[in-house]
Amino acid sequence: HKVKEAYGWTDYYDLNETYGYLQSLVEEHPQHVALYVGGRSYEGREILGVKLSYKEGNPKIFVESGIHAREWICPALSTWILNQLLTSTDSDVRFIAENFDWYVFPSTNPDGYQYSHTTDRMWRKTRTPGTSCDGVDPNRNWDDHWNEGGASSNECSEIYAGTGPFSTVETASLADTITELNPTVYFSFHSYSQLLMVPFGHRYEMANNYYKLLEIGNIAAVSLSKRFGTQYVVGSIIEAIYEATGGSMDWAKSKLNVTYTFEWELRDKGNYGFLLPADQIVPTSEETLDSIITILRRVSLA
Ligand code: ING
Ligand code: ZN
Repeated sequence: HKVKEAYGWTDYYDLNETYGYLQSLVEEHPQHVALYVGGRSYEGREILGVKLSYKEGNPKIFVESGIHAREWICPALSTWILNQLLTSTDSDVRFIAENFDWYVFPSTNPDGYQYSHTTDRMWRKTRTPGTSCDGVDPNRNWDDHWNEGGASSNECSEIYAGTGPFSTVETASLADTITELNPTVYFSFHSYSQLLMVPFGHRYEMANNYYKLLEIGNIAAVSLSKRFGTQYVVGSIIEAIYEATGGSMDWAKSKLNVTYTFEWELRDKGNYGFLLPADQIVPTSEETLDSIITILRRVSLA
């Protein structure tokens, strides 16, 4: 049993350690970072994030990460990116750090994430209690084409949509925060499959700026591949992966009309799957940041 060092990116960390790291960022960079409560969970935890800002009036980026509990690479990547935004001297990283206001939520399903550390490593859903099975899929519970396909009414399903749109407090409270912030950019992180996706998941219907998003996504996937050769497939959710309704990004696009909406399915393609070894946290994060820089360079040109 190896002893973990202070928070870093050669190991995975649990919820309290992750939240402790966010707190430490505020202490070290009080002029640029503030804690931001994005919502709450069924078991009463905060959905804790940070606002990172270098100046007033920047366009806002909302980063929704770790909505599925077992996708541990997502919170790790999110804190790695925060550290880069605050400490890197690379001109591209400085550009995206200082010309956008970042609202970053590493673990948007805190009860599930904690449960995946203590009890069931393969837990996906929230911990909202049911009658025969617990948990709602927090990426099927948003108020957009709710439960119309690629989702389930069976409580025991991994893609259980809940009892109605926003029936679980995690998605309802997050949606309120996103609505209030009204971001220009929405990033969602999942694993695994190596896909970069744009709306929609509900049918073969295109977002109003589908071709623009696809064009940006394609050049971002090229940027991502340059560092280590990692190959991503780019497309809408329904084209690239499968039909799914009630997802967060589709809601952000169709209900809030967020202009730039992207969702990553990070490494790998199934060799390790959700159990991606911790020595892949840094390379995964590095290549993903390359794709983020490409996207945000294009956003700032528009
Ligand atoms: N994949 C996503 C899921 O929620 C997805 C795919 C993305 C569906 C966006 C709907 C909207 O099933 C994983 N790995 O969770
Ligand atoms: Zn997921």
